[in-house]
Amino acid sequence: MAVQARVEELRFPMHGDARGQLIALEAMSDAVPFEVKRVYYIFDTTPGTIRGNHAHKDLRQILICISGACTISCETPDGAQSEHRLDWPDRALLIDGLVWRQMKDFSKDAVLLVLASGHYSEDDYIRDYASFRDAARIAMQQEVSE
Ligand code: T46
Repeated sequence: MAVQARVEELRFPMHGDARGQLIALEAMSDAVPFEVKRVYYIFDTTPGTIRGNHAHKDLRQILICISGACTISCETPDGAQSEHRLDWPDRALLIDGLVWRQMKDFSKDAVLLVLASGHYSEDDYIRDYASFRDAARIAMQQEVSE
């Protein structure tokens, strides 16, 4: 089994005209490469707060800051770290699988919309960083031995 972990910045096409902008997202398309089973959004965030601090075992998600701005920090199983500022509704981040993530630096008006490939399941979360590193090490070793 390959390590299922991917972080990719996406840019959605906008249908703009004199009236303003419109973005349309369809499941199982280039924009959203999975069936969307759940949608949730984070808003009214307390200033200075850091959310996330977990990884998922299998879940695929697309994060879009449809109002305001926030920053997403990611760490993949190989230890690579990245930061992604989402500050316009056409920018998004695909996070697939075993990726440790934090959401931070929310602007007061931030609304972070998330499209998810699965229903909510606490069993899919790894909420402890040491456990994430253990799972990452095992996944990396499996990849090398295949
Ligand atoms: C993720 C990042 C980007 C539910 O009951 N249903 C849901 O679908 C979700 C997402 C959460 N909850 C409950 C579970 C907790 O009692 O809402 C509470 C807050 O969830 P959590 O602390 O996990 O929220 P964040 O902002 O740290 O993380 C969320 C998602 O949980 C997570 O999957 O990748 O946003």
